[in-house]
Amino acid sequence: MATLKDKLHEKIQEWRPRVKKLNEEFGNVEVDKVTISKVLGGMRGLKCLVTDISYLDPNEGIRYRGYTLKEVFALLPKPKGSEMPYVEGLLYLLLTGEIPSEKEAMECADEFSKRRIVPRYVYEVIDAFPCCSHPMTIFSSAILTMHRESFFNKKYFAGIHKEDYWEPMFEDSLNLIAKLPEIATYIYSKLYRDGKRIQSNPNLDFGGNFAFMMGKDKPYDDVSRLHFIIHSDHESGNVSAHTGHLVASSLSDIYLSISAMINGLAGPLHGLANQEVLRWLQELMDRMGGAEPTEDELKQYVWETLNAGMVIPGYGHAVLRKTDPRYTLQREFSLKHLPDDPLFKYVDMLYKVVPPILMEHGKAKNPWPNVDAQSGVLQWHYGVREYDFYTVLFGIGRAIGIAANIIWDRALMYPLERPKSLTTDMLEKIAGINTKSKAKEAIK
Ligand code: HAX
Repeated sequence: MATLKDKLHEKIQEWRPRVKKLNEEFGNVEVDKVTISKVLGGMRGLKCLVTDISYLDPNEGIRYRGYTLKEVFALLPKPKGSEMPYVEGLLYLLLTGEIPSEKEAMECADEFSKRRIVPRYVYEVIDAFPCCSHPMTIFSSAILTMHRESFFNKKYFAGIHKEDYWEPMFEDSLNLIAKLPEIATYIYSKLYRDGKRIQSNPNLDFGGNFAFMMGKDKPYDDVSRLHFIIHSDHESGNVSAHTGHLVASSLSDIYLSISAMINGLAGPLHGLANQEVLRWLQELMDRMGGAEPTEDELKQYVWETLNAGMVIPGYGHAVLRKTDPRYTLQREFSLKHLPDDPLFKYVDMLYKVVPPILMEHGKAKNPWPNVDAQSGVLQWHYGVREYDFYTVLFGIGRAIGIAANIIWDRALMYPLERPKSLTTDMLEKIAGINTKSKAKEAIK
């Protein structure tokens, strides 16, 4: 793929001396302080990672390559008659930092089209899964199975210069991303449509083809483009992005890395929250017997959840301190296309009710909704009601951003990740607490 790869190569040449200079001349400059609460608190907010693909501001939300989401949606080229841009254009932007022309986005679409055929054995692995397996488990395993296809591995074991690692990583990434919609829709048809599968249409773009394989008419193609684009990246520290980066840092190939990131995404505090929102709302709907709850009934339900020691899914965030712009974009789409949808009305009522309750509850640092509070509404409205599939959709989008990060990790030759751990005794000593370790006593 001459154009994108050449452009990427050019950017890599520009970037390498910058990283080299920082490392060699400014390596001892302090970036952040490591306090005990950061060590014990999941490294929350600790500035110890680097990525140029995206940056998350607590108040403004995510920027991809310096562009806000609104700018990304306004600037990226769109298929004719569509509200939402090509997902292929997003990949171009994440990799190069430049807004592609329509032609450049289409070249990416051609590459995906050429690489989309999934090996037969992947389908056999999916078919062999026992019933009731979660679609994220199947998705992760299907990706893992393709480890044997890795071009990077072949090159590595044949002997390749470190500076060239990024090239086979790029090829593997495109090969994998192109196949994800095929794999995901196969899992969907197998789990929920008695295996009745719609073959892909190679003339359609990434989002359009996904909608086609899901058997959905317009505007589900735009829903898919919107979904994949907003879920693609959220800087490096979130569980899925960090997992992908960490695994790839040992020079594991893209299949091992993306499968691992999918496993991180499958946790309820992260990507699975979109499924949890629907499950939680469904419980309320069942309780209401289909009737719309009053505001007081909704408040009572929220308090019951909190008083039972559970979280309100789709609310709160480790970094954001305002309503997630990814939530807002989906809300705006819903207001335009499905203002009377009963589920949207529920979710919109929650937007009014939950933040003041979380503030009164006094624990969550961010009482506002995140991306997962809205994404299920769109899927539900367009007939994808099997909500345990929603995180797979998230995973397709997220794979694009993480692959872009991993290609750049290789390009800038970032090393194996290896922070240092301490014992509780050591932390107590640092804190000046005088205690005798039971563990030490036991050893004596
Ligand atoms: N409901 C109830 N309590 C919440 C809460 C919520 N939505 N959000 C945070 N809290 C609680 C935390 O559980 C924590 O309680 P403890 O002190 O008892 O441990 C306290 O408030 C402080 O947490 P925080 O500092 O505000 O938030 P964290 O950085 O620890 O966690 C989470 C961020 C996203 C995990 C958290 O807000 C949460 O659990 N939200 C609900 C699940 C969810 O929507 N996850 C998806 C987040 C977006 C994402 O990654 N998508 O993939």
